[in-house]
Amino acid sequence: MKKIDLFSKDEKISASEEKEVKSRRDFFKKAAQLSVGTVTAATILGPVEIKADDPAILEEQPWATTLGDPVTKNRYGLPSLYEHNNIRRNMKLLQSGNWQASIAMCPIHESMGIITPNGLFFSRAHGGVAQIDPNKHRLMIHGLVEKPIVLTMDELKRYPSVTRTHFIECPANGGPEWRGPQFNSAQFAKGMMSCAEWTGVYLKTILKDIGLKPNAKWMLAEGGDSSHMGRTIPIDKVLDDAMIVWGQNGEALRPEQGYPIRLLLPGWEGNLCVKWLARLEFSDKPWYAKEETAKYTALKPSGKAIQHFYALEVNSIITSPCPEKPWTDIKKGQLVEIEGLAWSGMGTIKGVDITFDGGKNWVKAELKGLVLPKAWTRFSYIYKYEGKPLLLGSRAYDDAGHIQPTVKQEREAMGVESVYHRNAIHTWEVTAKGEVNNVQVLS
Ligand SMILES: Nc1nc2c(c(=O)[nH]1)N[C@H]1C(S)=C(S)[C@@H](COP(=O)(O)O)O[C@H]1N2
Ligand SMILES: [Mo]
Repeated sequence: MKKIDLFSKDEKISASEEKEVKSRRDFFKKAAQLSVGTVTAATILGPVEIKADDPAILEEQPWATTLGDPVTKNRYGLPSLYEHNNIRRNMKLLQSGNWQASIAMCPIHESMGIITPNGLFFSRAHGGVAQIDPNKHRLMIHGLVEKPIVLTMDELKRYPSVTRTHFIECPANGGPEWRGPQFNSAQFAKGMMSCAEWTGVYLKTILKDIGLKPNAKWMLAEGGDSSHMGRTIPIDKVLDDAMIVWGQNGEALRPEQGYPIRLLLPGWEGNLCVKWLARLEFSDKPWYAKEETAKYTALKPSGKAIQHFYALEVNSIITSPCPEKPWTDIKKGQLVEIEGLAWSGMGTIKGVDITFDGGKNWVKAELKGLVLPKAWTRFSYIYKYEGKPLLLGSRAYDDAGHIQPTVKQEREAMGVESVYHRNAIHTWEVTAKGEVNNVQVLS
């Protein structure tokens, strides 16, 4: 048998490859000399300036003249070093006094499409990130079921799996801004959310197997981390689309997302999606004081509070431009793409409108790519930039018939004392210079 030489080909660039590199450079040299100046092509939005003396064209770059790293240098791949700004950032405001109980905000202004890469996924942990050994982790399911069980992770994965794309959003997303803007940043204003493709099993599949008793009305979910995060879930949601997931964007859940397993309640408050899931107990009554660590409620202006609200309302934000992505380099008369994210925990996004004057007039944006229920939906609008000051906002509506309220409408209904479920229209002020600021339109 012929021995396969694994390494000889990598050792130097072959003669034909060398010729190709050289001719590419020559082509650029000629092209640059021919078409110096500004070119406007048909599809690209801004004019393209070609400079004959551009060193990026004329000079040979080090990466073109030496061998690169072997691919196996990082067996688990990492982003380019030049992408070092695309990172999660810590929210100090909600840090409950220590570093472990932290919130890492997702860089939504850098997001592309509707999937958040696992390393950038928003994360909230009340007791730090538990590093669980899956071999020592069990899921106990008991209470009002015919056959209580304790499953190893391997046993759990014997259930037929499903894969679904859903966002997870903390109901406190945007919560610091009830009384007015707090952050000149898209990441801090709305980054308590992310969207991923989750793989796991529907809870109804397991319950069919072990038998749910008819009087079971509530499910307590508890995590194996130090915070336990006890939460009670109404049985209707459990039997609808609640999942136990172990996969996140084609790989195992990240520890920050609850490795090895978490509860996923599509469209419902993130805090209910208990991570590091260890126990599910079914009961005929809800738990409030004992096992359940906390319950999010909403104080209304009347002094009464909404006790049960779970699904997240229809919402949206423009992510480009935003304070991190201003239009300071855009010239008057140039076309620019406005992009953003819309989502609803109650259904599928049906459409998004965009305003340039703080809500007096609206135009329809285009929905881009996949439009899925209870998932981020990307919207886009091509706009001719005129260098005029703008009050730029987006207003999403879903197929359940909900539409985002104005700040005024939201305040009339909810006052400003609540923390959770803010979904009023988000406005960016674009100045005559193209700078972008976080503002609220109160009229
Ligand atoms: N066990 C456990 N589950 C938890 C938490 C926690 O601290 N411990 N935080 C909750 C909160 S408040 C939110 S918003 C979501 C955040 O999910 P993520 O970190 O995957 O974004 O997880 C929830 N599940
Ligand atoms: Mo949260």
